Amino acid sequence: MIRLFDTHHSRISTELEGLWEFSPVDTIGERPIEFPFKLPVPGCWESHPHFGTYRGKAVYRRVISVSSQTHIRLEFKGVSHTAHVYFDGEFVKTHYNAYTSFEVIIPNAIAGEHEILVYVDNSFSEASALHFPNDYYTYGGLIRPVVLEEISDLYIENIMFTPLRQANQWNGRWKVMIRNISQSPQQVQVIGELAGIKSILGSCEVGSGGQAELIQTVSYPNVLEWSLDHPSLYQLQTKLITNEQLVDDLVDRIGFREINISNGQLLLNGHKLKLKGVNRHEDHPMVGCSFPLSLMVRDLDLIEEMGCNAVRTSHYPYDERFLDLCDERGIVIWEENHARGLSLEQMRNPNFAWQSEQVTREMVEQHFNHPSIIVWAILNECASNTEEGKVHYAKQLTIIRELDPSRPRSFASHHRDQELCFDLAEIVSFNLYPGWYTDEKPEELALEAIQWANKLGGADKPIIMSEFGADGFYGFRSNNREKGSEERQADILRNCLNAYQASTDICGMFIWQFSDCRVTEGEGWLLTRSCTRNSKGLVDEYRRPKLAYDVVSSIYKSEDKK
Ligand code: ADA
Repeated sequence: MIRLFDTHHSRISTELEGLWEFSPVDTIGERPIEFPFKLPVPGCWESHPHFGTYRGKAVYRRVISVSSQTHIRLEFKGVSHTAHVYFDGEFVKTHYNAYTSFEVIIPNAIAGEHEILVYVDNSFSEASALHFPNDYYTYGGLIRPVVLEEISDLYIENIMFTPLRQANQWNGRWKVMIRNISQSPQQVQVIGELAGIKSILGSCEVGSGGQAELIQTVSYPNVLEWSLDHPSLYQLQTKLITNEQLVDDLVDRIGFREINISNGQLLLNGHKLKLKGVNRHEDHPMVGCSFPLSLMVRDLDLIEEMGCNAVRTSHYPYDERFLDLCDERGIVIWEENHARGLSLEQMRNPNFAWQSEQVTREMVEQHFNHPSIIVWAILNECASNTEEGKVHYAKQLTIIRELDPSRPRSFASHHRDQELCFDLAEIVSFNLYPGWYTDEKPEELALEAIQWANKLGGADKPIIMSEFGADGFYGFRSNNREKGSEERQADILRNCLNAYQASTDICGMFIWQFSDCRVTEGEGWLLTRSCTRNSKGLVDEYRRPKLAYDVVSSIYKSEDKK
């Protein structure tokens, strides 16, 4: 399943789900003598007993066939972490980063069979500035769905829809990106259908091998708003018409909602919103990071059962199907680019800037239409306490602002009173672990954090406690309530939640974290992760609830969902 709805009614689109031939390789591009394995796609190679800890290179093979000559579009929703795609033996595209999708266009593929080879590399080196030994696991494989499509000379590359509430009337700003893969310029008319209203968004010429962008605002009276309690969704369809023929279409889903900031509070459609959230890694011992819909649903059921109304996609862009589920359930999302804890030294990697800016751009462009996403964020706990680091924060936050002026921006900082970047974002966010990494009292630390925000460029901005929590080893019960026991984890979370819920200056919180997760086996501080796992989950890795789960549930449910 690609999305929770069909994204095309006319474009021929097929998911290449199933078993692909597979072989480890030593070098990218080398053709193995044989493909001794068949691995499920989407999937992680770590789910196969031979590759549970494999870190290196491998190749997936799939043969497709097309009934007549056509242009082919392949979309890879996620390859971890670097993909090198070959079509009929020719290299066609590479892509870095596991958590955003990319497309491959093959013009004029002849009728018959064709071979797809995808070389995948999940090794760590200077070539990878964002995937490195860390407090989560970088898996290997075609971790998210692969789509095969047959497209015309002209096709819709993307549609970005911004709902605008003006004088109590909803409008919608369409931005349609069209690409022409033929060798001659083409005229095209663009139709937009939404909420029973069919609009001619405009006509334009698209140069040969080029692209065109069409922007149009349309009024939508009498639509229902998207809110946490009533998450009303609408399908929008974009059509391309050439010579009175339908040549392409693209369907997406949107919600009419507006997220604003006023007097240090978050407002959803003008109503104050307090985020009762949880951080979540896409990680599970049975599937690694390659979640089937059923396990996404199970996680969200447990998250909603806890009384949460928000999820932070720590620390990378999510699988779109999870975002679709949140759109449907009225769960709001803080989505962030891919980064966890880069030092200034790591940000000096020559690959950092382009890799980090690329995933930022891809995140916003690809997930733009999800009404559940209310905050775009970047660079969790990176070097925002340095002038050199601030240059990157400013660049990436500007990229987001230019792509999407409709959503507030943030980043999670652990630099306390050394933070230099609060002036760059609309929301100030703190990762603090009172009771676990420090013996501070959460109510006192919260007051200090508010002072840091006021002093360091965050005055009058909403404040979010983006991380707090404690390890609790599932099954370690103790009347001594020592650190690591489920009792102590529950105590620490109770104290934090009571302190943060009581503060009128704190507009939201995200507990670290929903479930225990696998981490990279490494040296230094990573050795503190017993069982090579981060055990701060409210449930363990098999989603078995710890004592803290019920404590959080009783507190989060004590207030209504808003
Ligand atoms: C940091 C980091 C998280 C996790 C957490 C912890 O705040 O952002 O990814 O590593 O610490 O468990 O210590």
